[in-house]
Amino acid sequence: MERTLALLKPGVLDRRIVGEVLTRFERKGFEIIGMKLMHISRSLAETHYAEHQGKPFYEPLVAYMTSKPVVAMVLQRKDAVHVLRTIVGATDPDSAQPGTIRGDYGVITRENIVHASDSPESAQREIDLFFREAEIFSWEGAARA
Ligand code: 3AN
Repeated sequence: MERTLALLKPGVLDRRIVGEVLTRFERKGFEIIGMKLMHISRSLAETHYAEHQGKPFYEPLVAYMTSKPVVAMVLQRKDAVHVLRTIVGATDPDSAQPGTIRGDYGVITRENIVHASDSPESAQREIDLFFREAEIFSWEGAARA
């Protein structure tokens, strides 16, 4: 089993589609083992997006991600990182395939609905940034059909 981090961006709360996005995760067999509403601080956003510092979209991205609460989640599944990236879809919603979350709900690249870790190493680093171990509740799901 592998863990990954998902963040439902502030626009998901604005648009009242939290439930719809969560349903996609559950239908694909992810176990939700951590979940909370949190307002990301400027310093957490800067650490999380450090690799993008200096890019033209960095400042607006940090401003957006710290503008309102996000839903932060730790998801568990076999090949969690790869499978979540697949169902989330491409970064640019205009290029994301229909059937993916960004393809179906995304309008603006910066506000592309979901953050999903891009490698097992990033997932571990990001889970540690957003969650304490006591906030993660590992359980084994029975039915994954
Ligand atoms: P992904 O989230 O698909 O892994 P990254 O890591 O390249 O994409 O970018 C991180 C975040 O930065 C994206 N989720 C998106 O919100 C924002 N972003 C990326 N590229 C652009 C862009 N060209 N214009 C505006 N925002 C962008």
